[in-house]
Amino acid sequence: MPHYKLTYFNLRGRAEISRYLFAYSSIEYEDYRIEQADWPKIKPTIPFGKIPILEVDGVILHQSLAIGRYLARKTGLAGETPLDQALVDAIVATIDDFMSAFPWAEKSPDKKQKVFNDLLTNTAPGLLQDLDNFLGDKEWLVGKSVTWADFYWEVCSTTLLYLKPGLIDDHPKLLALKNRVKALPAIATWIQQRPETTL
Ligand SMILES: N[C@@H](CCC(=O)N[C@@H](CS)C(=O)NCC(=O)O)C(=O)O
Repeated sequence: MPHYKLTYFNLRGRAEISRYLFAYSSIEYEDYRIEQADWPKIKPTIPFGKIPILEVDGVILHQSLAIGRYLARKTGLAGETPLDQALVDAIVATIDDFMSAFPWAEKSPDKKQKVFNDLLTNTAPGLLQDLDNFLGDKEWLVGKSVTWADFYWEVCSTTLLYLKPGLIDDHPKLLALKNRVKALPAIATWIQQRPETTL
């Protein structure tokens, strides 16, 4: 088994999907969390200057979704057939498009709040309805078993619910899916033992 080192801030953020994949697959890794204050010093030492990164026996992977897809492929969570895999990727990208629209690093609190409110009030309902329609009466988003798309939904919806409690109340099927992921024993254990952070 390669030596895995995942580097990110002490946040769930863009690293949490990989932590779920490691937890579910019982793969050991180093969950290396850097202090925000140390970041300016570390940034220039990292190819492309952004985190998360995953070191795999010293090879540095960047981009959270490339890392997630790599781990999902290794662990059988990428989708069963090529078509399922494409659907899984599409759902992950759809959720990620929305999460990436939030101006997380905006310095002006007023501007930040305005865009956050707009996204949560005006954009989120359409996305949630689309996801709800896509899920329908299925147990998992794609195929007959859990994939990293289900994990990504759980991870991102946790952040969305922190930003706007009640956001998903009108979507019991999406809430049930979230709860199914949280109830997977390895995920439940990880959620219980992970460092508590707001984001
Ligand atoms: N699309 C990239 C985004 C990476 C990114 O923007 N990371 C942020 C933290 S979530 C970062 O490194 N911020 C510090 C900086 O840009 O200096 C991914 O998914 O990994």
